[in-house]
Amino acid sequence: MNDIKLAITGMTCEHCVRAVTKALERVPGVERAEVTLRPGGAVVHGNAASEALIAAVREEGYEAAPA
Ligand SMILES: [Cu+2]
Repeated sequence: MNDIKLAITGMTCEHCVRAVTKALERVPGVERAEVTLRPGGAVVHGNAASEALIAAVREEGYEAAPA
């Protein structure tokens, strides 16, 4: 169990935040994702590879990087 922090760019509203939250929470091993709009980022709780989290965010149309 660990927390992974991501910096996320491209989110402009709460709709984006919800889309990113759902995408992250669909990644196997993720228990919960807390996504913030300003600053754009996420704290992901669970056991997931950061590469899988970043890929999920990109699939949703946003950019992510380890924070
Ligand atoms: Cu939006």
